[in-house]
Amino acid sequence: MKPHVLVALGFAVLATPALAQIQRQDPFADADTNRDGQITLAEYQASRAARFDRLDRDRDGVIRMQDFPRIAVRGDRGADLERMISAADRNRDGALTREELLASPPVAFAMADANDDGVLTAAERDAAKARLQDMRSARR
Ligand SMILES: [Ca+2]
Ligand SMILES: [Ca+2]
Ligand SMILES: [Ca+2]
Repeated sequence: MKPHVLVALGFAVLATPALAQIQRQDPFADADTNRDGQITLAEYQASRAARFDRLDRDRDGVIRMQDFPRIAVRGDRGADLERMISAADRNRDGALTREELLASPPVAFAMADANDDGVLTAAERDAAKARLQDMRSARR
C-alpha cells in the first residue's frame, strides 16, 4: 500500500465515527458523473466540491457554522457539519474553504478503494456500503 493511503487510513480510523455520521447516505451517490459505473478519484473530488457549493449558500467561498440558521443545524445535522468543518479546517480559523475541503484526505474514497488503484468499482462501492451499515448497526 502506498504511504499516503496508509496516512489516509490512519486518519480514517480516528475519524470513523464522525465519518459514518456525516455520510448517512451513500457518499458516492452523485459522484459517477460520466455514468460508467466506476468512480475515479477526480470524480469523487468533483462531488466533494459540489457538496461544498451546496453548503456555501451565501457564495462567499467559505463555510462556517454561523452561516447556518440555528434551526437548520439542530441536533445531528449540526454536529455532522461541525465535524466536517473541524476535520478539514487546516488553519483552525473555524471557516472551511473549498481548498481546505479538497486538500483534506479523501477518507471515504480511500477506505472504499480496496485494491488501491484510484478507481471505485461497483463491487468496491457495495462492499464499502455494507461495511458502513455494519458499523452503524454495531453502534445501535
Ligand atoms: Ca465514472
Ligand atoms: Ca480554515
Ligand atoms: Ca479500486
